[in-house]
Amino acid sequence: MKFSRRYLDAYFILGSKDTAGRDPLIILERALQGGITCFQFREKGLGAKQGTAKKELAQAMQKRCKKYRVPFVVNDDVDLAIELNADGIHVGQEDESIYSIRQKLTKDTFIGVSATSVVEAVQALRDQADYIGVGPIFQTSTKKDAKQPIGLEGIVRIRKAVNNLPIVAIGGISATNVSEIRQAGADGVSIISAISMAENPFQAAKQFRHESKMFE
Ligand code: 3NM
Repeated sequence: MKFSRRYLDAYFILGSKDTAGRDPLIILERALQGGITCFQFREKGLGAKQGTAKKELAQAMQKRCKKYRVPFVVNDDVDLAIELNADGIHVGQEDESIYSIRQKLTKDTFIGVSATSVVEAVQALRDQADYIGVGPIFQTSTKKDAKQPIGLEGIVRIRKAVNNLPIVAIGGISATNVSEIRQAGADGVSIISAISMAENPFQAAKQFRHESKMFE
């Protein structure tokens, strides 16, 4: 799937460890019904699925995303992204280089890269990433090794340094922050717990989508 900036409006990320014991497939289905615009499968943390179990969960999630015509992105696992012919791959700073990943993927598979500083963001721009995930914006307990929050000022600084490169903000984001984050220069928000831990993931996703509509 060719990348579109609009995918970043309400970008939901989930793995089986992010649901406080609820069925991740049901959470994803509700989020899709609520109007998320992109989905990333991020199977990490203590007790995360591996091997066949991981692949099967990914396939089940991809199937649901297809039903709603929402892009399906794999976090980190390049081999899995290739095997499933995912729409996109998202990698961190420690992962394989964008250049090397590009060689392995079909032309339309998009690549996102995490960046926490201007230096990393500019490097991703040079490497021709399709978008960057910038964060953490606020404190988050979802990612155990998250860096110091860069705040809204961090988005402003990075936006200035990367011209028009699509930016999705991440880390500690709730629907009430969307407006200020977009005003700081991000094209959208990515969220785990504000949807995955919500009492009503459908309503939570809908709220994110609603907030993003102000910026269409
Ligand atoms: N990456 P929540 S912060 C997966 O800073 C992830 O790169 C981050 O979860 C980064 O929406 C983060 O629950 C966790 O705060 C986001």
